[in-house]
Amino acid sequence: MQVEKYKVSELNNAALADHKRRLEFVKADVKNVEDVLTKLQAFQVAIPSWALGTGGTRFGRFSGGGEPRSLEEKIEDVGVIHALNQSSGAISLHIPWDIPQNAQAIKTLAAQHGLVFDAMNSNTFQDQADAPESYKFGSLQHVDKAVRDQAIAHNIEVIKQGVALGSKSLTVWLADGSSFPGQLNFRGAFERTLDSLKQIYAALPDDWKLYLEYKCYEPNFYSTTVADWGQSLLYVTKLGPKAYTLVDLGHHLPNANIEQIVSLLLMEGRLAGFHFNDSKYGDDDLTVGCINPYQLFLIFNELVEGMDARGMNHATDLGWMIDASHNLKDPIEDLLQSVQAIQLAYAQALIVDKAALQAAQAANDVAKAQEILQAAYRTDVRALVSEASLRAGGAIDPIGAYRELKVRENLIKERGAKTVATGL
Ligand code: LRH
Ligand code: MN
Repeated sequence: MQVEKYKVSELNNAALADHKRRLEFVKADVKNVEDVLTKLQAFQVAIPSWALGTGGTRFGRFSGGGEPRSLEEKIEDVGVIHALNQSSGAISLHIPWDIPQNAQAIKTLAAQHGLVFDAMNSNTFQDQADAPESYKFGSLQHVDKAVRDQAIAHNIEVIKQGVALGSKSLTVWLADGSSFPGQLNFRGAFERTLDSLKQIYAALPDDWKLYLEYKCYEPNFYSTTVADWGQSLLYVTKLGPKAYTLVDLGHHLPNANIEQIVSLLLMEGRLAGFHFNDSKYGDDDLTVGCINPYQLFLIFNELVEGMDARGMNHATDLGWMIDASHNLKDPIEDLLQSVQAIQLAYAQALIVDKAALQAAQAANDVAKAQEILQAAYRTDVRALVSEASLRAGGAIDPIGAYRELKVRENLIKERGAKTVATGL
């Protein structure tokens, strides 16, 4: 299904007067409006190819219908998202869930939807039917060299597929670890994993990056071999300058101060970027900003401060990706909400009065510092995000437009109600 530009314009015309009123209202409070709008327009969030269908849990899966049956249809669905918000101009593939049969054709199709390929994701957490070795007891950490070699070869193959698509980075997330005390020698697991990662790192093209994603638990429930930011930073520091630590918001122990982790990884020049989602308990992979939007704002506040301190380009110098799974919501609607939540947090961080905050911090004026931060967080910047979308040819209200245009109904007509997408 293609979203016609004229239909988006029609919807925008109907919403324009109300939008202009809201925009004028927020402009009164925001000194750097044009800078914020320029940065919002440049800011693109990559959509995960594995989150365009209905996920499930071990207790059940409830399909929503019209799910993409192929990589081509997944690219179409990301094209719909990007046509509506003009802020999702990239797709992140997971191999082997989305192996491109003809890379050039896939690249051309993506370009027709205004999409490029962000980080490639390898998968050594599931056994493939025809694979000689099993990852039951891990992959890059495995005590058997044959298993490690199979996992290394897979990652190198994923890099090759990414090069053909124009991607510039590989994300490695390892389920490796142990579920019982005594099962694993931690030092041995670290050394074998590091040696394996070195062989993958050596296969990276010069202009590529390796993103090492950490996670505190699941599917192993006693130890994880890349469990937290400290362990990931240890690996990437030992690997070399093309290796970075990727922060998935759902991969932390309860009450972890993620914004502080982000600040320090950025300070070290080792922050890869993000898998954005939200969670209340574990790796729940919920809609971004649906549980803890203030934490998301605080993370972007550290990002803007830290990136400006290093003279980084906000739009291109870090990996901005969503990693979510949808059990109850329409996947496309959920992703539209997630991108919007990220844009709102970014816009709020851009309007923080940084000079006043630094002065308050220098004066240990704790209450004043909080007032400055929350003044930005409590500013309704939705009209700025809408204006950025409008100026880029998108919808003032992408989620409203998605419903008005009956996209899901059309997809169900086109694809059927029982189709199942590959992925989580
Ligand atoms: C692991 C993870 C990782 C992906 C997978 C789909 O929990 O966050 O990023 O490979 O989800
Ligand atoms: Mn992730």
